[in-house]
Amino acid sequence: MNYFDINDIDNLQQWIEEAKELKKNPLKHKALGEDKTLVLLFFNNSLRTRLSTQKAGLNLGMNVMVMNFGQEGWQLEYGDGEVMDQGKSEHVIEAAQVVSQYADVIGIRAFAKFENKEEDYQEQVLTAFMKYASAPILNMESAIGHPLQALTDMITISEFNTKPKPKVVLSWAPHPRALPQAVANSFAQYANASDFDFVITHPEGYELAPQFVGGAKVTHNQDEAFKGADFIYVKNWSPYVDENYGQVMNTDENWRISAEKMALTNDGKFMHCLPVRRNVIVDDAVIDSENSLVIEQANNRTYAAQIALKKILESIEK
Ligand code: AN0
Ligand code: CP
Repeated sequence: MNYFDINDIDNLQQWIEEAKELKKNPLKHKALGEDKTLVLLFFNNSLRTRLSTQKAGLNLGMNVMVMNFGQEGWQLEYGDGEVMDQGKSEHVIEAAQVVSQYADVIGIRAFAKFENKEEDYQEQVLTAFMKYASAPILNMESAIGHPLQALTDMITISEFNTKPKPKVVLSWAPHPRALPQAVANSFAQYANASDFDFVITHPEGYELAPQFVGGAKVTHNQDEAFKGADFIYVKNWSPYVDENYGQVMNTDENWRISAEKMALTNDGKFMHCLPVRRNVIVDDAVIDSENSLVIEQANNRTYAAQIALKKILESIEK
């Protein structure tokens, strides 16, 4: 199996519970990954994903190799039948097969390029690797999804939730640079699959793709969304709509998360995947408050990666 997106999870609640068990005893399954190699390819920067996924592999007894493919690998071609007389040195057809010879599991991080919306939403890079690699693929944030982050966030909410049906709000916040929709997309998808009163709030023009919004309530009124919320999950994303795809259209400071806004919630917890720009996305007073879960979220990245890798390793054994 791959861990590409939510469809690779047979039972989300069970994965969450198993991840919480792994957190209590991270080295319990150290024999499972013995003599297996995890290769992590990074086309983009990372702190958490890079270290927590390595840690997860090590906890499972795997050997881990990491490559900054974006800076140190050959520029890859993805098109069929291309005459490769321009800048690209190697085709993904060979690259994926070659890496598979060194790896039992391949993790890939490849963000949206914002050059072509269709290529991004077809998941050009991950799809090509899944097609040509013979080893299973672990998605470490692709063009349109971040399933390890979303799984982490569901684990974290489950740890701090005290209600049968908590109110969970995904809020847009301003950012000076265009960021992908991946984190917001996956969070929405996993939240829709959970027993939440789930609300998405963002300025006009920032609608996410309908397949990720699903049945969530959507409002352009952030204050209204925050009322009575138990969890506030904050993320900037750039527009999905064709005419403004991947551009910065709005930097309205009124959307920044302040203590006044958090006061509208039901003593709500503040969540963000990190990295976060302080006093742009969120005020110091909020991220430094007792209700901020950001450090525990980063901690849980290890156990989300560990449960995903465990499931993949178990699927190889069969
Ligand atoms: C990335 C993003 O928004 O997708 C990674 C977040 C985990 N963030 C930045 O590039 C700042
Ligand atoms: N949250 C997250 O994926 O962080 P990094 O980009 O640092 O890996």
